[in-house]
Formats: sequence, C-alpha cells, structure tokens
Amino acid sequence: MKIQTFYPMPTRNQSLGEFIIENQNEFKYSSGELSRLINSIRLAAKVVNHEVNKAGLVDILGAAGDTNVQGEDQQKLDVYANEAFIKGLTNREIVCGIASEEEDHFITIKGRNEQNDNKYVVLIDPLDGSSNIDVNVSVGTIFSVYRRVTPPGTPVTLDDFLQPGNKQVAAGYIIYGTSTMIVYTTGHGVNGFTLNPAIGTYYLSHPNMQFPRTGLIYSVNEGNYVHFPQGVKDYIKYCQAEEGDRPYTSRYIGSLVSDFHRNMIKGGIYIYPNTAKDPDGKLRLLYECNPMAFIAEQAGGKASNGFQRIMDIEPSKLHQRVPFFCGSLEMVEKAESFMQKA
Ligand code: AHM
Ligand code: MG
Repeated sequence: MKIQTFYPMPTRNQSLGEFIIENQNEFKYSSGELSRLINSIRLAAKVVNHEVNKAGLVDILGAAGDTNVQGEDQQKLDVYANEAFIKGLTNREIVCGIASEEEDHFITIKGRNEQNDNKYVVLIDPLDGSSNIDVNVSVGTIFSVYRRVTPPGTPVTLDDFLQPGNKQVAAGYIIYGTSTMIVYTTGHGVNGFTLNPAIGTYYLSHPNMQFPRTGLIYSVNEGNYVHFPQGVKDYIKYCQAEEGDRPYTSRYIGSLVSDFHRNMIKGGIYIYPNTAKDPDGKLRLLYECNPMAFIAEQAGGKASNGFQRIMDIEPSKLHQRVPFFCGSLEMVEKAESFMQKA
C-alpha cells in the first residue's frame, strides 16, 4: 500500500510574504488584518527560532535564571517564547486579546486611546513540548485565531475566547525541527513554509498539504497503557495485530507538533486519551487541540475526543483539557469505533 504523500516542488520560489498577499482575498473578513496577524506571528517565530537554536549552548551562554555576559537575565525558553509572541502580536492594531498556555488569565490589549477596535483574539501555546528542548528534540508553537464576539471598542471578555473550534478563522503551528516550518490554514487548505535561515525568509515548500486517508503509524504514550480506557487498549491491540498492513509502526516523540507533522506527511494517528489519572486527558482544547483539529480537517484528516468532533465542543474554561484522537481519517474513525463499542 502506498501511503506517503510527496509534495511537488512549487514552480517558483514563493515566499510566505508573497503567498499571504496573493491569497488574502480568500479571507472572508478584512483580509489586510489577517495578513498582518500572520505576518506578526512569522516574525515572532523567527525570533523564537533563533533562541531555540541556541538552547544547546546553555552551558556556554548560561542557563535559565543566570545572568549572561551582556548582563541580561537568561529566561526559560517557554517564558521567552511567550513574551516574544505577545510582543509580536501587540501594538499592531489587529489583536484585542491573547490567551496563552503560559498565562493563567487572558491578556487584554489596549489600542490607541485606551479603546480597542481590533477584531481578533489569538490563543497560543508558545512552546509546546518544551521538556524536549534539553535533549535537542523538536518543539513547536501552536496558534488559533478567532473574531471577537463582543463589540469592538468594548473590553475583551472571556466569551471572546470560549468559542468552539468551528469558529476559528485561522490556525497554525511552527515546528522548530531539522528545519523550521510554519504550517497554517485560513480555511482554504493547509500550506507549509520552510525557513531559509541564511536569509531569514520562509518559502512555500509544502503546498496544499493532505493527510493520507489512512496510514501505518500510531503515536501514543504507551507507558500510560494500564490507565487507558478499554477502547484505547483495544485499538492499540488492533494496531499491533498481524493482519493485512498491520502491525503498524509506533512512533511517539512526545511533542504534539512534531508527531502531528510527521503523521500528516506519512499517514498516522495521534492519541492522547483520558486516563484513570487524568479523566479529561492532558492536552488543552483551546490552544492545542482546536488549532490542530482545524489543520487536520483542512488537510482531509479528522480530530475527535473519541466520541465527538473536537471543533464542535463548547468550551467552558480557558485551560480546558480534552482527550484527543487526531490524524488520518480512516484511522481516527477506526479508533472511534473501538471507543464507542468498549
Ligand atoms: P506541554 O504543553 O506541557 O508541553 O504538554 C504537551 C505535550 C505534547 O506536545 C505532547 O504530545 C504531550 O505533552 C506529551 O505528554 P506525555 O509526556 O505525557 O506523553
Ligand atoms: Mg502545550
């Protein structure tokens, strides 16, 4: 069975900046604003990328909490990334509020004259999988964009952030891997751009990304097996059974963006279920699962909590957790069938 999708090289080197301008008419609201928003994310990502790439020099440059030779305080990278993205998204007259995994409460952004006419809120996990940094393994940034539901000019409220994923207007991730990439959607398919670090420009390298309908990879932390619900245990046994294309290959980096990215290219399923210890699972609905679900669906894949579409869940808390099953359509449907009959 041929699973892997190969991306033909684009006919010319199209930069992310050019792509944003050429495609801004696809955005049903004010296209200029969304373009500026994606622009500010790509710039902040370059700053974070630079810092992440220095992580291996920690013994030379100083660890978090130290003061470096320039007299600057060294920060933990997730704190650094949080500040870089918040700074990048503020003062651009686009965003009225930001919610971050690193902040207990949402942040209100004041516009000119204290009044904020900006229409968008951003939810972000600035550095996901950050425990991988110490061992030189890929990490990522995940972001999700909504139009506010409260009127422009009034203070942003929790209601602006607690929207179901099906209301997202854009979502994406940055992967700081062997190369750095931005992958994003505005609801018109998924495109991936790779950073050329020599000149600091992202180029369209993965146009119109598609999840293969099925795959041969399952990604789950099997160390938690005894705590998994019966449906997940049964699905794992199905993946391991010798029949047809099975047993599947197990691949788990423990860095959601990297596991997702690999599975989208090669075909596979990522699962972080509820467990006996964590009845809601581990991953956060608003800035981890919803944006990945939007990208997955736009690439022909699927995302579910085992029973329900992720993007239809009505959120009730900013840092809400959900079980997450995401990847190739047929694999997610098979896992759901095990959940539903267990
Ligand atoms: P984080 O937001 O604290 O980094 O946690 C999210 C990460 C995901 O990237 C990854 O898939 C998962 O946690 C791994 O968790 P575990 O170590 O429990 O398997
Ligand atoms: Mg995270």
